[in-house]
Amino acid sequence: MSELKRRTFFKLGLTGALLTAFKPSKAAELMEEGVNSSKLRRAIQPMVVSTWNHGLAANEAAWETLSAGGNALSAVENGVKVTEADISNRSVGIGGLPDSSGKVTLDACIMDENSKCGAVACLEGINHPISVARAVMEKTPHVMLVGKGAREFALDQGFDKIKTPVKEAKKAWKEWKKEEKRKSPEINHENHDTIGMLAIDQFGNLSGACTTSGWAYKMPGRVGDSPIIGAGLFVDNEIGAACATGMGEAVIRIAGSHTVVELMRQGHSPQKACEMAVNRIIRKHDNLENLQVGFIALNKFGEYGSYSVYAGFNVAVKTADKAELEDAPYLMEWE
Ligand code: SD4
Repeated sequence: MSELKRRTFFKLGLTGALLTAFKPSKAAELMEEGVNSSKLRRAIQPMVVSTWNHGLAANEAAWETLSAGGNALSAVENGVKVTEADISNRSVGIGGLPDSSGKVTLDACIMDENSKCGAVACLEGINHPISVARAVMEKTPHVMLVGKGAREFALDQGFDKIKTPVKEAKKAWKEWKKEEKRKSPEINHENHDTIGMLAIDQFGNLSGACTTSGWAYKMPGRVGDSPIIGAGLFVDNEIGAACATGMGEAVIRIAGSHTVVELMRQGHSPQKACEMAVNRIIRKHDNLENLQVGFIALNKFGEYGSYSVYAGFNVAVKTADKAELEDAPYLMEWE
């Protein structure tokens, strides 16, 4: 048994023992009284949580929407648009790194409190994939459009074209291509920077958004978890919401974000639900090398949690009282 595996089993053993001490979260107790109970409504305060340090700026934009009386759906859309527009961000939107053929293909999805959802995948050269995803949700009978169809729809809807990759991303791709031994896609803690955002508004409604340029130098046509409802993002307004970042293939295998929400439905806190989902991913994979995945979750009551396979993941939190970046608890240190 490799050293990595031995350590993993040891740590899993510990976490497993902790997880057996099941304790219903505060939200679960309150929800027993009904999701519309006045006690629950009074307890709800608007808040936003999102993945990684770019979440701080995105949260500010989301908060502007929430504090102006806007709903959670518009808050998450406006929030992640900040990251999509950031030309220096190599993993989301316009500044994203390309696939192995040099093309930047963008993935995004959005989901609201009525379980309405929209998504785009493999979208090329269009500004703000998250807003295209919202347009798919609001203006078509479908949930997901991909590739050429998604692009045509976006142009039809008046979305702006963008030129990708940006100069620096193209330079990075050319360097990657030059190095013969690095011909496989790159998955490491530096390029798992998808933004996933969850918000609760003054009405106590939840929405979420997730947007990414995906796994750097991926195979052309590859789609990760980020635009897949239930994998990269899931919202159930009765319970809570969750989103994922990291190696999308691993998240898809356990329908990650849906799993987190269902664990919250069973009474687990958002924190515990994220931990259980990460542990499920660990159990389903033999090779954990570079398998970074992180989840964040927010329940109906405004409790949140986060957890990742490896160290380094963080969650940006914004409420009326704070705007902070918190390190997520994790299972393992990088070698
Ligand atoms: C994906 N979850 O495409 C994304 C990866 C990621 O920045 O987080 N990239 O699999």
